[in-house]
Amino acid sequence: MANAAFVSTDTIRSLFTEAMSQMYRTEVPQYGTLIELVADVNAEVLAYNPETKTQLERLGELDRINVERHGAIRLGTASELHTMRRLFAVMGMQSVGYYDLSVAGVPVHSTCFRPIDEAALNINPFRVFTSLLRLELIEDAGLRAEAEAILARRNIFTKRAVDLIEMFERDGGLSEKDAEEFVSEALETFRWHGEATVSAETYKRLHDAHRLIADVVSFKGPHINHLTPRTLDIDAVQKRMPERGITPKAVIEGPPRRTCDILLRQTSFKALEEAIAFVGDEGANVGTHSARFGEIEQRGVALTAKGRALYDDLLASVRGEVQVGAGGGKARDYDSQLAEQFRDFPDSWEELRAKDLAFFRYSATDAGKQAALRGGLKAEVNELLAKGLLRFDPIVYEDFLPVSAAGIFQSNLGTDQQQNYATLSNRDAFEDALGAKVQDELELYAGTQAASLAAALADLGLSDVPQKSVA
Ligand code: OOG
Ligand code: NI
Repeated sequence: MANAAFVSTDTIRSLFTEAMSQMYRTEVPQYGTLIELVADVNAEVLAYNPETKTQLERLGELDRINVERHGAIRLGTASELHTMRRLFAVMGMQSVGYYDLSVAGVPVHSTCFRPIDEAALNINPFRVFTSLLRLELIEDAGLRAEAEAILARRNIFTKRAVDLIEMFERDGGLSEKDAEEFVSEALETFRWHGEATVSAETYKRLHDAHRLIADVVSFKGPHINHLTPRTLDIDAVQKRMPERGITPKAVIEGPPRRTCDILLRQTSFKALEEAIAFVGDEGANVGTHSARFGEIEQRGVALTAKGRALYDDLLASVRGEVQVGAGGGKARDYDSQLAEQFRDFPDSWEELRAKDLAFFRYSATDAGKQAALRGGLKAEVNELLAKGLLRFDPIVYEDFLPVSAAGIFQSNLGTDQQQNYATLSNRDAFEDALGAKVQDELELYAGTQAASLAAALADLGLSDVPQKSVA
């Protein structure tokens, strides 16, 4: 399959990420300001914390920090999702995780398209939170049928993009020239269009059913609605955003600030109220729509199922006690409750590992490799660690969090719009539309951990370690 004339999917993903970032900078100027602020803060963190820098370097993660982004799109039909999966495959991205947001009053279900193997992640971990509208959750049957008919008329992919996807699937790759053309054709799908495909009156009815429905149904394509850089200190960026004219949402989603970062912390800001030309007889049919926003994220260690259950419990107890209002009322109470509750979550790497709460990457140390030459080591993980012959480092969480995602959706749709849908999660329907199974993120992390341990033990001249001695 690997043909020398083909460029790698990693290269195509990097080209695409760069092109998308450039496009978004011109479309949403505040995004450019945010990128500069995040780059400044990241440079400061690395300058003042040499250990952080050394660790990122050792893990091969340093180079990815400043190219790291995630984006989000919202699709309208099963066939759009199906083709989107094929499009992302050209860039080495696969569907990981199923997120049901209907429980939070957002009528979509979603997945993350991202690279899955470690080498690809370290080159460029670009991910796209991709949602599919669930029209079956619209109560009004007439409006539902109308939305379906509107969506059925649009084609969000250029003909050439589809040709190039087919060429990739048939030949197993793309040449450099075809890859460049693919990137510019694929970009068209994510571009903003100021002209709606519906009248102002239809837009209003869709909007009244749910703002998100209007956003998905009224336009020519699934405009990228944000691109999120990764920061090494989200509290510093949040604090400094107003200095650069950006007003962030009241609270940071996810876990509190800790010594050992876990999962994902995120905060967003409203970016734009855009002028829209609606379809109408006369030219003066203009209005506005807010779709696009900015966001930053900080990533920590991936949690095991046990760690995740503890995280979900602690977070639910905080959210049960303090509800942050639309205007940010109670934000301080929320932050202090969050810090208080999360005291129950161990905050040292040793404890996180010993209690099987997080995933780690094992490696043989230099001392270990020396000792291996002399021979006679025992395959006892805890003992090897204690003797400094084996070491472990956190595996980065590469996915999203449904409660946080709902918070991001809500803050950009207007926090007042809380609606509850019957909580019928429908993963099967999602996978049918996708045309593939959604991969289980926990299995991916467990696989990375197990492979790193096997390789580390092999480096120490050991193999066949019993599974129970890992934790
Ligand atoms: C996606 C919101 C979720 C995140 O980072 O959790 C998200 C959307 O608004 O379409 O991007
Ligand atoms: Ni996001």
